[in-house]
Amino acid sequence: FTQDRYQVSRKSFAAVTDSDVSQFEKTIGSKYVVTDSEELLTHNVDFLKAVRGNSKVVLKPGSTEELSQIMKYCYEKNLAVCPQGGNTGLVGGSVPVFDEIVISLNRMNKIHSIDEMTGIAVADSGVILENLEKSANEHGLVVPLDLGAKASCHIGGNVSTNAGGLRVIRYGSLHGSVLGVESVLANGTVLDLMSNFKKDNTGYHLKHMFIGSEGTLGIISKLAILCPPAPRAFHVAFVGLPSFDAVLQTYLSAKRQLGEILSSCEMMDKDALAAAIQHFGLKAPIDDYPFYMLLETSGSNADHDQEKFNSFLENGMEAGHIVDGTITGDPGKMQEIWKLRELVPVALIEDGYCFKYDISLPLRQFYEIVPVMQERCGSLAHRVCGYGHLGDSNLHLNISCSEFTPEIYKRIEPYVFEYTSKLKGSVSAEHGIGFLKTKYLSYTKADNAIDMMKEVKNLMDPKGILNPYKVLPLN
Ligand code: FAD
Ligand code: 2HG
Ligand code: ZN
Repeated sequence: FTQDRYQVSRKSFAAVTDSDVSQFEKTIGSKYVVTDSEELLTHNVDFLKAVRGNSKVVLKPGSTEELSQIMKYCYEKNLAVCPQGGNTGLVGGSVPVFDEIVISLNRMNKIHSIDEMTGIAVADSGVILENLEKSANEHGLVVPLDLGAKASCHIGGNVSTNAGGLRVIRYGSLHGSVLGVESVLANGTVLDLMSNFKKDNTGYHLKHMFIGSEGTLGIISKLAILCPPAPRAFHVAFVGLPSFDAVLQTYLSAKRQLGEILSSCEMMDKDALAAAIQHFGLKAPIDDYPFYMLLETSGSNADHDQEKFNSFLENGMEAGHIVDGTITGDPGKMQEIWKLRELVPVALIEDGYCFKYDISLPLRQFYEIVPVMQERCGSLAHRVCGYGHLGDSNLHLNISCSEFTPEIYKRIEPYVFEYTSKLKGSVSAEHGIGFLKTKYLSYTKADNAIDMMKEVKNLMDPKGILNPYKVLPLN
């Protein structure tokens, strides 16, 4: 657990009293005010087990109205809160740092409407992504977002972190897909920014303040998201490549030859794949190569798509960029291939301890940092590997070892961030800043931009009760 490493002091918020708990019980019902220590623990510890808070109470409101009443009360009493979705975030933003009240959105899980004609889905923030996807599918649509944590993460958590994932190359970021949000502000005010339209240029685009602000400016209670039509045909290819240069060439060809049907363009190196295979007993569909790519197409005509995909692969093989590969349109086989990629982040945690970096780097220098870090970490690391959303210039650099030691930590940080900053990259491509990265925000954001972020925070949450110690630098 990392709080010590961050040397953070508790701010002067009030501590929860018995009378506060009674008030919460009156507002939302005692069943939904959790004080049982075992259940509290699951809300106090994050997915990576890197941050552990000490909250004494978890509140589970069932409606916007209840959420608003809770916030109004907390604001008056100066009680700090930590909004929590599926608690799958990877930067320690979803758990309290000290004794902040956890506000779990679990019960706010209603899908209000999905309109086949317009593609608009309106849902409460606590709807699990996979459930929204299933409902969208029933209406001939897909959610324009997919990620490995889909079985647990909430759509509201996704919007609050501006999650990227596996379909950004096709559908763009949530800033484009989210049409509107309803948010409960620090003082309990309900801000209605819902909209049914892509086009709405009536002044400041306030909804964007809530997309990616990680629960520091308001709590998203409801949202409207534009879902594209479900493609009729999917194909997935898993290919082996001899060098990173071949990976880049293959990316370029995929954009040129598969353009409109390309829906994922992921890469991983041999050590990343080896982790998934070792820990989950998976079987690689092809022999060993230094690099692998997973490409997915989705379109409206299976025959056309397959023909295109086949000729793209043949061209890649003729050019010597692709050495080996397999392609399938069979749903079961596609799922098996996707597992090879989606289980990598979890597999690396199974190594013991895993340092995770989620960085944007210029495409040409995308992979250079991996060998550099292999050299720097030497035998202190078990695996230093790179994988991620190549099509979005988003590298996941993961360094695993048997356990955390200050020695390896010092070899890695702040070096990784300095390196990223020199290349004008981003120290957080898609996971956010949360608690773990506040120290590194300045490696990507200019001082005056951070000052403006602080001003926005002060304006919207003058007492600083919404997810304190997160996103903005601590000092
Ligand atoms: P939480 O983890 O509960 O919260 C995340 C942040 O949002 C916290 O700061 C929290 O306070 C805030 N928050 C949550 N709900 C609300 C709300 N309703 N209103 C205001 N604030 C709120 N991320 C990617 O971008 N791309 C990936 O490909 C990806 N893959 C992943 C794979 C795995 C296996 C795992 C474990 C995580 C992955 N993630 C990925 C991390 C990703 O950020 C989250 O999974 C997801 O977006 C967080 O949703 P959540 O509901 O779990 O939110
Ligand atoms: C992914 O793309 C996630 O698999 C997780 O963003 C990345 O754990 C990681 O480093
Ligand atoms: Zn990712």
